[in-house]
Amino acid sequence: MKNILKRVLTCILAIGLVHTFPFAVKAEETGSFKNVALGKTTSSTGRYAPNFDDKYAVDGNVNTSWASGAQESDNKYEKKEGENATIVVDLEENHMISEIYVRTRRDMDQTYTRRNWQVYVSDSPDFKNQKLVGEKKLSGLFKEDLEMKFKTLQKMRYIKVTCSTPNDGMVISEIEAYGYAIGGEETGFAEYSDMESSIKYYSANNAV
Ligand SMILES: [Ca+2]
Repeated sequence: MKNILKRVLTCILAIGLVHTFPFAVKAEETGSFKNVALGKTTSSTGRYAPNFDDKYAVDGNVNTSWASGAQESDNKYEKKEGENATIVVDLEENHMISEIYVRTRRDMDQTYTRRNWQVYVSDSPDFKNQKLVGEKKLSGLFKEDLEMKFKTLQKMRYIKVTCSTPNDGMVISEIEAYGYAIGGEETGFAEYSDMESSIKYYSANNAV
């Protein structure tokens, strides 16, 4: 009988809590923003093979990847000598972004494909006006990702992930950006002034 009474009281208390704090949490904190990079336009310095095309970095599947370099017969997509491997995601209009994730390869533990990454954002495809928002210097652990969380929402349209060491290969399974579209002109936004102070830089802490 005591147990039943206890359960009833627990239920009443639980219902009370739900009613007291139903929607107090802000959208940013609930992670309710959508991944706006999903299925967007991508470009890159080259792909290793057709099944490692840059489109696989935004297909929502961590088991598929973009890989730089080239193994294709016509070398059409081959990265030039000394060129830094790079992939760009065009969000196709301006967005307010709260978080960006750049995910490493999941199917193979290749340390040399997940180091010296730098992430820039811009309002124009030429990245004339760009800001560094995060970097991953060390390879770190297998399946460890680069995560950037902004203290305030940041305006951007283009996201670029590049390898700071020329001739190093990159494999990225997924680039995710959480936020919402605000539309507007392609250029005209240069409001990154608070980014350095509001951003958290993540670097893998296990040297390989
Ligand atoms: Ca993928």
